[in-house]
Amino acid sequence: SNTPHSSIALLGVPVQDGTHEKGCLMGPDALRTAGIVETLRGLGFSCTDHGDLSPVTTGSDSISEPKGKAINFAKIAGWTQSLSDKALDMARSSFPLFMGGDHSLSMGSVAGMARYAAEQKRDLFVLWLDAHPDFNLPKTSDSGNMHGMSVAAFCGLSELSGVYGGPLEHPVNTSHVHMMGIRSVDRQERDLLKQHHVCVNDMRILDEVGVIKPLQQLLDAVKQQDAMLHVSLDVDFLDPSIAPAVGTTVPGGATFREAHLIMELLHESGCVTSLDLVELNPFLDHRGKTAELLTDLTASLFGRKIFDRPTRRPHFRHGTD
Ligand code: 4U7
Ligand code: MN
Ligand code: MN
Ligand code: MN
Repeated sequence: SNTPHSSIALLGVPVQDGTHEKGCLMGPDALRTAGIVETLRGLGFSCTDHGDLSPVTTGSDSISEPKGKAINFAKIAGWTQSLSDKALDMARSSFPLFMGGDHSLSMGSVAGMARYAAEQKRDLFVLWLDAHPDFNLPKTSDSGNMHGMSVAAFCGLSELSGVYGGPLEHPVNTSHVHMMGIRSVDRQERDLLKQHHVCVNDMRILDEVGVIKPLQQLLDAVKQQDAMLHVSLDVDFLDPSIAPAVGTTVPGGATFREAHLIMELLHESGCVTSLDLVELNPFLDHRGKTAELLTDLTASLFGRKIFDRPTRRPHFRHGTD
C-alpha cells in the first residue's frame, strides 16, 4: 500500500462554534452513517474509531482575547488545545483522520500534526482544499467566524496565539501551505496571503491548467524534503451541485472527477500523513449524498481505484479480439 500506516485512527470533532450556521456538530455521525469505517476496513486498513472529542475548558486566566472580532474565542481555544494533544497522540501510532465539525478544528489538528512532525524532525506541508483561504485575523474578519481564521492560527500569527494558550511552538511555515479551489477571498485576507507567501492556486488556475500540475509541484516539494503532508478538505471546495451539505456555498467549485483525481494522485504519491474532513452540515444534505461523496473521496485517498493502473500500457479487453 502507498499509505505510510496500515492503521487509521478516526476522531469525531463535533465543533460548530467557529461558524454562525448550526448543524456541523452532526458531521461525524453522518460520516459514520455513510459507512466511512467499513469502507476503509474494506480497503484492508485496520480502523479505530476514537469517538467524539470533548473540548477542555480553558480558564479565563489562560485566555487572552484578541482585539477585533472573534466569536466564541474561548470555546475554540478549548477545542483547539484538546485536539492538538489528541492529534499528537493519535499520530504516534496511526494515520489520523479528523471528522468535523467546522473548519476551526484545523487549528488543533494541524498544530498537533506539526508537533508530531517536529518530534520526527520532519517538516509539515498542508494541502488546503477549500473555496476560502481561511486566513483572516480577528482584525480583518467581517463575520468574526473563526472557521475563517484557521490557517492564520496554525501558521502562528500572533493575533491568534491565544487559542493555543500562548505562542505556537511549532507553527507551519506559510510557504508550506498550498491551497486549491480558492474562489472567495476577502480584501484584507488577500493582502495577508501575499505578505506571508502562501501558495494560492485559485479556481482560475484549475480551469487553465487542471489539478495535476499544481498538485505535482506540492508533491515534489514534499518528497524532496521528506516532509509530512496534512490534507484539509472543506466541503465547499466541491461544487455545491454535487456537495450541497455546507453552510458557505460558493458556485464554481471542483467537479466530481477533479476531486477524485486529486485523491487518487495523493494516494499514489504515498505522501499524505493526516486528513481533515470538515464543514459537512448534514442538516443541509440531500439523502446523505454529501456524506457519501466525502466517504468515496476518502476511499480514493486510501487507494480505491476504478481499475488498477498498469505500469506499462493499458490492456483493457472487451469481448474477443
Ligand atoms: B470556511 C469568510 F467573509 N471569509 O471570514 C469569513 F467570506 O471554513 C468565509 O472556509 C469563511 O468555510 C469561510 O467569514 C470559512 C467570508
Ligand atoms: Mn474552510
Ligand atoms: Mn470554505
Ligand atoms: Mn464553511
